[in-house]
Amino acid sequence: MSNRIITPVAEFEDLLPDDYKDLINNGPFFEKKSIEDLGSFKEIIDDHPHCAGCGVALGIRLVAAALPSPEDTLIVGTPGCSFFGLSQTALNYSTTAFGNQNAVASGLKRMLKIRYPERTKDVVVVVGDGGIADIGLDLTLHSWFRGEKISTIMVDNEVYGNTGGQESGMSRQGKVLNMAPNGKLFPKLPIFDMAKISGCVYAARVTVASPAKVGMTVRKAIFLAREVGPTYVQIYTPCPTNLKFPPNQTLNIAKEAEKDYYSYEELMTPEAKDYLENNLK
Ligand SMILES: Cc1ncc(C[n+]2csc(CCOP(=O)(O)OP(=O)(O)O)c2C)c(N)n1
Ligand SMILES: [Mg+2]
Repeated sequence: MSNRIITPVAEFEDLLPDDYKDLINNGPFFEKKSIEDLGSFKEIIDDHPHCAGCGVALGIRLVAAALPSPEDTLIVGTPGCSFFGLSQTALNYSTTAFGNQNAVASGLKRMLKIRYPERTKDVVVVVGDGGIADIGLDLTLHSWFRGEKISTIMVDNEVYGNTGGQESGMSRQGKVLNMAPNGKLFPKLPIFDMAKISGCVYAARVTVASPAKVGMTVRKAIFLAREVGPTYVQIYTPCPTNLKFPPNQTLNIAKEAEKDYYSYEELMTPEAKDYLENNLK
């Protein structure tokens, strides 16, 4: 995992697919490109296999564009809608058994530290709300308790999208879903608040309606996880298919949520604040 691996051998350059050549020449790997430059470079995620208007697809596209060192990043996922897009990107990607992502990511981060002591390797978990708030909750919390230097990013579509619409811990109270016909009985779980009391040095809550904020929070989370401790970003990525709104309304739904229950919030420890002030110009 160094630039050498994605740099084609000169003799074979002509034989490579145009898409690959384009990624090497115009992608985000060698020159620093970020979310502000979207549209001006070849992206890691070009197409996606998700439903029209999918908030998760937009969420993972923004995360990919915000990675500070894509060539030295390992994304860890788990079953869910995000998995479809992420596994097709030009990134190092590892999937896990559902819910195990933070345990696997902890091990991978430790292994990479031993294997590449001189290089910074970012391990970033990108997983749905069900993967984090339900089946993976225990493993997520314990990775935070242990102070594992990984970033956890939740793409929160407030439902088990991938399996047809069961309620998740992050679904809203009263919400009727395909497989929750009576409406959800309990409110959204406060994972964002739990992150701050469970060892995360940084936690942010954003929506896909604010791309610059997504980019900024993801970058901060990844920088802080290198040196300071575990970090968490929760991104609202509304699902037209299961939340039953027209696919061209995704950004409006996210915008409305921002004004209501999904307001932008960023929390960090004094150590994290110091680190950012001294290292992130
Ligand atoms: C151990 C295990 N239990 C259940 C499943 C079935 N399963 C696959 S994805 C999923 C829900 C995913 O929901 P979420 O994490 O919110 O992601 P989304 O699809 O909404 O993006 C479930 C229950 C599984 N693959 N493995
Ligand atoms: Mg979900």
